[in-house]
Amino acid sequence: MKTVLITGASGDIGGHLSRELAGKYKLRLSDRRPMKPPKGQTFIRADFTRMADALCITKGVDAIVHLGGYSVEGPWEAILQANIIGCYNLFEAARRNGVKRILFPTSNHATGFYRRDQTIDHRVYPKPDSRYGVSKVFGEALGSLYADKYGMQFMMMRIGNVNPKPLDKRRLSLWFSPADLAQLVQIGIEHPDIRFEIVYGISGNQRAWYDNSNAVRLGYRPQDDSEAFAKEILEKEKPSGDAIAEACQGGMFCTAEDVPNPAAAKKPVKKGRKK
Ligand code: 15L
Repeated sequence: MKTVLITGASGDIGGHLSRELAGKYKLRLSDRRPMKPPKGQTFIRADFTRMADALCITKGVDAIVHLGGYSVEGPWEAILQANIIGCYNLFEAARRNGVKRILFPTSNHATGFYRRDQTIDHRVYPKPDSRYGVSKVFGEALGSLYADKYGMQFMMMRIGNVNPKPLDKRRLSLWFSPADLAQLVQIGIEHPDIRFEIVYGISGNQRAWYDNSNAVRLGYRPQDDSEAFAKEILEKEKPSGDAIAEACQGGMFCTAEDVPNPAAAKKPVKKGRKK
């Protein structure tokens, strides 16, 4: 059985993923916050802004799902530490430890300034909507370098929004159910021919702004579609009054300086924590 490291495991996506992948892989969970791992999984506390920690957690794994980092728009210093320095340390530590395969959850915010009336695929140039989006483009670029220069293997998943149900009108286009997330991640871990791939991490939403044919080429067959929730969501939706946010795929990331994490609405976040 393959050993898979999941960083940022105490976050919302980490929780969904470790539940979905339990029993399929030997899971090594990691986060800078302490957490009690589910039965049969191990946990190592690590802060990958420190190279020594990154080297320790990446030793002896077959693949890495690097969920750790700052997950919304916010202060540059926090993004710099977690998403630029942290991402570099993680990829570099993997290289030094001989770990070839990395799955990187980049984001819809790497391309958030594309308009909602456009359909984009994996070949478009980035149009980040925030400093956070820029940090995801950095991760994509670093992965490309490490694939070409060192022969490492990357699946870049431009994730929409992972949730048991879509949250609002924008997320009807972006929704990524936990089961579809697990399917795409397993393709990323198992597919024999991955070198450097960009795919969109979304379910099979009829309202998607993405042509996800690269994921389909790799075998992805999403089972969920946000349309089942559309009526209920559209009835509740009120216009935000922000014309740019409503015209662009990235929504409020295109105009706001700080964006609250939607997961925080469910789980109160203690002061001083990063997600
Ligand atoms: C993201 O990239 C964030 O990590 C997540 O918290 C959501 O804000 C999501 O995008 C989104 O666009 O809904």
